[in-house]
Amino acid sequence: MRASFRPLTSARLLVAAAVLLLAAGCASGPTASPDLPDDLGSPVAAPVVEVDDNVFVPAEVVVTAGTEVRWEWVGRAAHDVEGEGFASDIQVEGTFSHTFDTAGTHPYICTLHPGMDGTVYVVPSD
Ligand SMILES: [Cu+2]
Repeated sequence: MRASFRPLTSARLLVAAAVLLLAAGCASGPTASPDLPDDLGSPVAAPVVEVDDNVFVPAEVVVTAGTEVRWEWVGRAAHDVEGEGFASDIQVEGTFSHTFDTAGTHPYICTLHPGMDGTVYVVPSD
C-alpha cells in the first residue's frame, strides 16, 4: 500500500501547478463550468482516503457529483477533516463520510497539522 504514496505526491504537484496556470491565464475564460483543472483523471466511484499521520492518502480524489467520500483513520495520532460545509470530529480511529453534491474544487485540511490537506474535485454528474 505504501508503494502508491510517491506517485500520488507527484500527481499532486502536477495538479497544483495546473491550478496555478489556470488561475494565472484563464481569468477571462467561460464561466459556465465549475473551476476545475483540465487534466483531472476519471472519477472514482467509491473513494476512500486514508487519514495517516500528517498526510491524506490520496491527497486528491476526483468524484462525480453525488458521490460519498469516506475517510479512514489509519495513523497513530489524532486528526480531523474540515472543509467548507463538512467537518469530522478530532479522532484517532474510525471513519468519516461526506457526500459531495456540488461540482467544483473542495479543499479540506486537518486543523491540527499545518500542511496536512487534501482536495476533492467534484465533476458534474450530467
Ligand atoms: Cu492531522
